[in-house]
Amino acid sequence: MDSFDPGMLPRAADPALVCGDRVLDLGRPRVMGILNVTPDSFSDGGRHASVGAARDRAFAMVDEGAALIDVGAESTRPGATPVDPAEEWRRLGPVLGALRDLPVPVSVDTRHAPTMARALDAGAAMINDVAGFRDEAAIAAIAASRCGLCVMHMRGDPGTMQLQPAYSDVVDEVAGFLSGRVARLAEAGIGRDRIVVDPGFGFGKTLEHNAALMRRLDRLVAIAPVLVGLSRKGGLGAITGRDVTDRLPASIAAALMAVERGARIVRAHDVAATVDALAIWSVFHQGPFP
Ligand code: HH2
Repeated sequence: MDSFDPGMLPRAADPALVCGDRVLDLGRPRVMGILNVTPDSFSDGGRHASVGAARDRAFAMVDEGAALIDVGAESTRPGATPVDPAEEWRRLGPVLGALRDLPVPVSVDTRHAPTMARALDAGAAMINDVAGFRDEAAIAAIAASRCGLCVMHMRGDPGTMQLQPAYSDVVDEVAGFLSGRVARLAEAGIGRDRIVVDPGFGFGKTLEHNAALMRRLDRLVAIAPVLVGLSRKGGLGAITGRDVTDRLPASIAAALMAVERGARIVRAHDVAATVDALAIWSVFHQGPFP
């Protein structure tokens, strides 16, 4: 079989994301590879504890086709113990130093303003804030840079978010929150070309809430390009009965449904498989055809 060059896919007039001095073309869906440098993440905690292991994993994900790498040093799984910014930086700083020559933008998954500022100084090109830049200090930390931003919705905080989450209308509430944050960021002088939004699957949401958000992802796509994170999550385990180590088919199915509904970036642990799935979707959906 002839090999397929994803670079051949159509581009013009499609959305893009400014990430520091790079521009990420979102004309076709992209994969953000997950690199957790934590002892306690729900699916890969402790696996990339040394700087060398973290660097190897990041480069391997780029080889597998990741367009961005998202580095996190605080688990935000339900019930996780919060990590203070000093400890977070102790885990993150050396890893960011070792990723300076990574050929794709490095995103840092943090909700702490001091960590955002230090990460940008250390070469991060994007900040992924699961708290959606609710903290004015977070906005101040990123305003002067040209980094990309992922604005995510989370109800409450990781410690308590899964204790009986309730909404009158989850889609209205999440869309209202995200458009409010995008408006606040615009007011602070941050261009829309730097922003993606994320419904925050599993962050203070029941399975029913997650399903409602997936069905109405078009509401969020109207606000900004959408990033989704469903990889290996508990909701997929609840549906399939599979353990966290055995959720790849479920993760791929969820990723495909999200891109079918307009998502442009998929945050994933299993990069090679997700890139293949999105390549099939892209060609069948939009060409190129001989
Ligand atoms: N999910 C997790 C962490 N960060 N960021 C965004 N934008 N969207 C998500 O859905 C999202 C996220 C949780 O997954 P993971 O990083 O694998 O686990 P942990 O928080 O336990 O480190």
